[in-house]
Amino acid sequence: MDKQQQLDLLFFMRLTRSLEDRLDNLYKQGKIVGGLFRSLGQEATAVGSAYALDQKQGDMLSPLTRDLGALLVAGAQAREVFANYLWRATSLSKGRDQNLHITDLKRGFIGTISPLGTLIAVMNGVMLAAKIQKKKSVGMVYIGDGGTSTGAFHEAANFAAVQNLPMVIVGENNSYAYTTPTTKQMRILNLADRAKAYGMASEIVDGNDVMAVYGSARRAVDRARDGGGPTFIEAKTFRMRGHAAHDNQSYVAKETLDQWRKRDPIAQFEKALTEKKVAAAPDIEEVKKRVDQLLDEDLAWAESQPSPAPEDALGGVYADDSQPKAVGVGSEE
Ligand SMILES: Cc1ncc(C[n+]2csc(CCOP(=O)(O)OP(=O)(O)O)c2C)c(N)n1
Repeated sequence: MDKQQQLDLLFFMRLTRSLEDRLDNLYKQGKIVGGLFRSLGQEATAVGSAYALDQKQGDMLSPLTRDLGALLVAGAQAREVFANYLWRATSLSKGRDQNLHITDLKRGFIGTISPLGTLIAVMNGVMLAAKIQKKKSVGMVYIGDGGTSTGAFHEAANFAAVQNLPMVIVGENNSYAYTTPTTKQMRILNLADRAKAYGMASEIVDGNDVMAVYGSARRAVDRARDGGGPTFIEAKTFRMRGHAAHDNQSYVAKETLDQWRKRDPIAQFEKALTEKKVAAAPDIEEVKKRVDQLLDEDLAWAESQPSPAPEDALGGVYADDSQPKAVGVGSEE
């Protein structure tokens, strides 16, 4: 990876963190509709994995709650993310859905869907179609440690393996599913062991090391494109906040958080970049300045956008994008 690509990784991790800091402020001001699920401490997993995809080859990405970074790498704009959280009429969901439920098939991303595990089945369908059409695209999809305990996950993982689908499943082992530690929901140490049961290739990687995550994802994407089938990547990381903004994380020991704070993915990467003389302090400052400037502009834009008109509520919910008149709202029926 050249210097520019490594600074790109830093840019996307910083953008993720600062965007979420601002969302945190908006949440506290009561401006966010719905919950705020942060990826604090997990930015390297989302950014490093998605960076291995190639949209020119039709690659698809389906992020989960903690994967804002992946969505940004795939080309989602900060203003689109703000507008969706603020429930604006001009957001990608047109004010009909919240947080990372953002879809744009042209740019290759399918937004989060809530029932855990089912996102993999959705990507299975997309990739089975791509395979039948002899396309060279690869699908990347994410799942948390808790999500790997669902029946939907096991059914979809088995299907991906048996159909040899060109996929990468990124298993984010952040040690907690809501308040449940992984030790209380599985008798194995590694999520990757679950993939082995289906005959799927797997790797375990330090999820806080963005270069290591990228390396692992690069191998998996290449394998998938070359017809080698799906890979499960277990990224070991830690959720540095509660499940969502309302959860004060009182069930996690302070010492555990202190230990993981020392392994912060952004601080670690900045240190590595300067120690290896890939970048100097002014390069890193420049990245921070670009992020702050972009977020100032994008937040101002999103806040200036209108809310959806109540009479449009029935339109654009299903495939038909027209805006039918609501019965009883300004109509004579
Ligand atoms: C099938 C299903 N069961 C329960 C929920 C409610 N729920 C949403 S997130 C969550 C915890 C997910 O934990 P994990 O998969 O480890 O991901 P993390 O939040 O740690 O990133 C639960 C139980 C759901 N969305 N879908």
